[in-house]
Amino acid sequence: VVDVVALGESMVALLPSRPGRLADVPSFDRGIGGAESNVACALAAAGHTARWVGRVGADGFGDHLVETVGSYGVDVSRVRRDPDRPTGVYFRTAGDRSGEAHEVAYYRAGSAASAMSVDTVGLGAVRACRVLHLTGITAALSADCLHLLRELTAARPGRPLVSFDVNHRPRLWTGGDGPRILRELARGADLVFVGEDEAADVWGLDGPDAVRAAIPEPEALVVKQGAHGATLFHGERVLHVPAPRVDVVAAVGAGDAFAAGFLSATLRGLPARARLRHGHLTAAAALTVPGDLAVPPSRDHADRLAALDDTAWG
Ligand code: KDG
Repeated sequence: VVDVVALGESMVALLPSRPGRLADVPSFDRGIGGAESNVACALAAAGHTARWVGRVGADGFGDHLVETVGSYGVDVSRVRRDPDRPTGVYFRTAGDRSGEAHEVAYYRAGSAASAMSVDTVGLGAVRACRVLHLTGITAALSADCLHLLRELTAARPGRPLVSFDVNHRPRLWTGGDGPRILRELARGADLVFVGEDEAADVWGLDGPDAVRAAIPEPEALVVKQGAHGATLFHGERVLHVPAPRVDVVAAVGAGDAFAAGFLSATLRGLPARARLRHGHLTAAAALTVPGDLAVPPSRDHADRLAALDDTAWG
């Protein structure tokens, strides 16, 4: 039994070699993306046993993903290779420090990962963990992927703790089902992460209390409030912890890093305030580098930063 399984689509990410509109950028550098594998990599780097379960093409990009995620110490032995479908790819611009949104172009329709299903993913390897991390991205990939998520979030004896990051990607949802499905999946999880802005966009909910009222079932719900911090609803308790101030280089991957830091502290049995602080610290590491994945602070280092008194935490 590993500490964490993260299931989802990873893609080769092509990042422009210089700033500007996608239309103007002549060349790109190859990196990797994938919300769930980002979480697995950060958790492995923090000293946990982590497995990524996904599906990639039997192509060079698939090799690259498996090798790169594996190089973080993540178990990639359960990643399936699909001879008939390609590995997903996406291009994005970097955005800028003023918070300008980045442009994203996905080439993932019909990808190997979109063929993940109850039959093509080994459910035993997915469930043999303490924490199973899922995101709403997978729900948008195909009907089979949605069915798989429903199966994994269904109540059943011995179910691992199910962590669900809403990760609303408007571009992936055709038709108007996204809000309803994402809320349904969130309500079936044990631990939910959602951004305050994201909850406003997808559900029209205003503020953490409204989000909790709409998603009352999970034992823990974290509403991330960007530079303002995050609010944790845990059973009957509510706790807000401010975020450290950082100079943002790129916001991509920060949500995944937050989830990883929070999950790491949860796996270690740390108290609520420390869980939120570890989320913020791991996010801060990701916010201050251009790619999706930053090397998180070591466990000892993060413990020392998390233990700073309240004045250091804004
Ligand atoms: O959270 C970062 C992800 O958005 C990025 O790595 C790509 O998984 C991705 C997606 O589907 O948008």
